[in-house]
Amino acid sequence: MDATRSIEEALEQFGQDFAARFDAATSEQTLRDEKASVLGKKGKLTEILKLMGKVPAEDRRRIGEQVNALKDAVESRFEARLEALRRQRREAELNAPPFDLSMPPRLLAPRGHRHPLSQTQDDLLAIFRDLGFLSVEGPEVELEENNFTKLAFPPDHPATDMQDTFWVDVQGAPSGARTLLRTHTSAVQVREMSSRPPPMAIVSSGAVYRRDDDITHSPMFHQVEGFLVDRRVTFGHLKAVLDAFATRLYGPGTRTRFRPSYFPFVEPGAEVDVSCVFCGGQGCRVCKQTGWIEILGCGMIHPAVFEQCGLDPEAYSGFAFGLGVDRIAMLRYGINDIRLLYENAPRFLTQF
Ligand code: FA5
Repeated sequence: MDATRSIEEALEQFGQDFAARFDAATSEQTLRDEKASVLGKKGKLTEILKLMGKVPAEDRRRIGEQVNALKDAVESRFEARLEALRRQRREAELNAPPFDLSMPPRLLAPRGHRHPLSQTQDDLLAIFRDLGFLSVEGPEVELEENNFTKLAFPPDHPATDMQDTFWVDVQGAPSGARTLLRTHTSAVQVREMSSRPPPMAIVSSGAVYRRDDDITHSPMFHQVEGFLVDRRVTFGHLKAVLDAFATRLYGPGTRTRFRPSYFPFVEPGAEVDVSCVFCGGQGCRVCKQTGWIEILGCGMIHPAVFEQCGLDPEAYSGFAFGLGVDRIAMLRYGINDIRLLYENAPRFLTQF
């Protein structure tokens, strides 16, 4: 058989084969592989063209045209098959069950949550905001006068002692002023009463510091402070607000008890107990068989404090209260050692 004849037969056979192979490809990748095996450097057509050298000159042009026509046929068959495969894939997607967008994602890392102290603090603040109190913040590094002097602490009061208070040096503090880590949030009373006109109902919370350290006392802990100043405010208003607070915190039926107590910046002053949330007042281990749990200190703002803040004690009266957030959180979650709240051990924190 001469070269022209055998190349023509090969081309004919090739023309029949490649179309079937393209049609059999079921993915874009296999289709592209098939195309490469036809037109590529080591492809079938390249193989056939190696015979060209043996074809007599007068047949070459004709054979060349056949080869070019075949190449065009390969390209257009490839494009058509590619388009068909893409259409099929799109239709399959459209007919498949829809994605469930509401399905929760798989989490790569366990999701965290707010610290039990933050949760408690947020809940306490929310109660007072609902009762109409404006929430403000005060600094943790304070002037002695805001923390003690203007709150009518005498200069030799034991709380001001080095044994009880963390005194700090602050660059840029007014000359002669002493600075400390605030020992209570009552300093916020001084800041607000000195800077805004009554009436005001304000709540504030944050970290405070004392030289304490045992299972119920931590060197850093948290307080919520509330106070209200207006004309003709009475102890009755204070009781009503704290009763409403206790009911919202511990549920209907919770009773409060006011016991006389002393704080230099209030007169009269009181400690407030709530009926034990664990035994309902019957007496249990938590309330040490008394039926009551102490939760805060409060009182009517002392006239001397109004004077220190530039308010007329004859014109205005007001009440204030302060409570320990850590203590409320310990009661709420049954935590018996305050230090657990500050160790940040995951095995502890994940329980809340
Ligand atoms: C005060 O700090 C007053 N400023 C509260 C106040 C405000 C009274 C307004 C009147 C008017 P006291 O020192 O009792 O009061 O502290 C309040 C609460 O903070 C305590 O009942 C207790 O729950 C909590 N507390 C005190 N020291 C610590 C401590 N070291 N660790 C954890 N909680 C503490």
